Amino acid sequence: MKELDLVALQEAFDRKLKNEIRIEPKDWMPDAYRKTLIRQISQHAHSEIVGMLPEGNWITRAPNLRRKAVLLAKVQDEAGHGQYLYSAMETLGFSREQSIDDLHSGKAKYSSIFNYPTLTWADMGAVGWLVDGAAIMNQVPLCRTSYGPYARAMVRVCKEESFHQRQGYEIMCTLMKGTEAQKAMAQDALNRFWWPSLMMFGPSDAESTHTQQSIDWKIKRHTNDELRQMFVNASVPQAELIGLTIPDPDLKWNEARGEYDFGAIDWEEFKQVVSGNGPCNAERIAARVKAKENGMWVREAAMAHAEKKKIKKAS
Ligand code: FAQ
Repeated sequence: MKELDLVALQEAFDRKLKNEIRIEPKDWMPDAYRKTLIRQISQHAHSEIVGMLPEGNWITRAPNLRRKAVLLAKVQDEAGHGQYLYSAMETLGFSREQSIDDLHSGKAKYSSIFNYPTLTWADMGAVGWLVDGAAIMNQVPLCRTSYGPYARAMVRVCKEESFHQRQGYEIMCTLMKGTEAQKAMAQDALNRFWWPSLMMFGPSDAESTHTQQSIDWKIKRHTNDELRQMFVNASVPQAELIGLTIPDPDLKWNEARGEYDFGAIDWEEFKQVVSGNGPCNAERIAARVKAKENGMWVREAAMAHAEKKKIKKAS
């Protein structure tokens, strides 16, 4: 391509961003913008799919039929989110198969939060309340992200995440109205999930490699630290309302800032989990690889059926 054409294309792209016009799959876009989106959307899709495992672990052990039906619906929603996101990623010219292979080989990341075990029923409350709560805080602004297919996928995802957050909080509310043992179980789940939930927002702004460029491209609308602070501000009153204690001795309301100050995050733990050494990393990837192998016959049968139909149509 001539240099002059490239300059014009870049100018048209910049103009769209400036005027809040979405970038669509057939539009010209800088290669680095495309690569950033493929990285973020595929990581997001993998997170939804791997994220089914910690809760899937409790479907057969839900305490009653209503809880089981709700949890089952929630986990199925996460599968749907993964599908929309893989489809959005494919519009950027990257194949779903390659992306899944990258997850299985350890080349692609997924959210750190899903490498923690779900030990008790209260963890279903903590995951819905905090993990989906953090996901909403991060994803509502993504409904305004600059890439059209990603932004549109986020609209439905956020509506569903909203229901997920409420069902989790409702589990916590119910436990906190229960016996001393149930209250202790809810508090223990909060103790284990609080700090990993704060880590979901990614490294601090000072350490984040991609934030500034992603904000310039209007992929991200807020920094990691801004979203983390918004999450803390929203979650603390919810905990207090039902008698839960946030496991952070440094947490206090800062009158001057009009926000909560909170303690230091253990970034060494985050690094370990992201680099594959979390409590459940090996188990999670092994489960996904096994699912691919177990589903192979279905994909082969579907391909054979499509081939047969094509031959029949041609004859
Ligand atoms: N875990 O420079 P930044 C859900 C990586 S969905 C693992 O700040 P960026 C629903 C990052 O990739 C949850 N890795 O990066 C659900 C980068 O590595 P790279 C997922 C992390 O992209 C609920 C490096 O660190 N949500 O929960 C994490 O600008 C319940 C430097 O970081 C999304 O994916 C992490 N937590 O900002 C499902 C939302 N944080 O690629 C089931 C979309 C950072 O250079 C049950 N994604 N890294 O090797 C985003 O908004 C962004 O990608 C961030 C990271 C904010 C996650």
